[in-house]
Amino acid sequence: MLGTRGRWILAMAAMWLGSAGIAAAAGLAWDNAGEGAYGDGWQTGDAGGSGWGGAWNLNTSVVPPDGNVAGHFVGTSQNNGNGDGNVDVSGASWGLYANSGYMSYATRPFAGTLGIGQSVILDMDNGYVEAGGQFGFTLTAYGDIGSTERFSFYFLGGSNNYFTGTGQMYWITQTDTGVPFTSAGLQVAFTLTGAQAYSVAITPAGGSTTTLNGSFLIDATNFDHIELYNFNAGGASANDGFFNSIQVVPEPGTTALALAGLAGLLAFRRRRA
Ligand SMILES: [Ca+2]
Ligand SMILES: [Ca+2]
Repeated sequence: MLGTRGRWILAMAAMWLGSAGIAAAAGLAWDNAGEGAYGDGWQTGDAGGSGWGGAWNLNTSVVPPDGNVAGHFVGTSQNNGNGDGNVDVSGASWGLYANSGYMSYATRPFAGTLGIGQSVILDMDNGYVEAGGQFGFTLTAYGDIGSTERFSFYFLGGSNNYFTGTGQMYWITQTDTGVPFTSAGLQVAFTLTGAQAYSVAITPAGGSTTTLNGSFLIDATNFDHIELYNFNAGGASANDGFFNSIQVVPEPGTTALALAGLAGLLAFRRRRA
């Protein structure tokens, strides 16, 4: 049995870990299109990988659903755009298509909210995007989308470069990343660096990394899911867009810091014992 002091130390350690954002934060999570769940296609309820708060939920903006204008599939990301590269795992990526003014999207909840110091890392492989269309992903909170912060990364049809979008649903600040269009795939790593601050590292296949820092207007520590979307990129297979290899990870060193803090408390206990 632990003595009073031992229980106090464990309680303090739990509080310290909690205050460091470890206990409340989204856990280590991963998924990719090579998982068995996607062998028969990508559907609502698929839950490959591990560490998530739930399964994928796939939707389109067309009512009733019409597979001619918007939908989801699993396939290679090699043949979209210029046919010059892919982000496949075992030949497969998650595909989204949308045309005629419609949108397809896919959401998956984190196990908790994204903590300060945590990153969401994924591979994206957009094809061509028609003028006014948009292909990318958003991190935000469920609930009132008009009053919660969000971070989006996307290719905007008719532009040359990728953009980030922050702010609220009806008040988005767009920032040109300076990273030009590619259909060979790129890795995007978003890190929440503070309650109202982030960094995003963008690495095109075979290219160098561009890192941008930005701020949020309001607290963004409530991000609890990711949404992948294709808004009207266009009907040709060259316009299909793909994602793959999503991870939610603690920033390197965060766990070590927490363990160092716990070790310090235990050392304190030994000295007092
Ligand atoms: Ca499936
Ligand atoms: Ca490609």
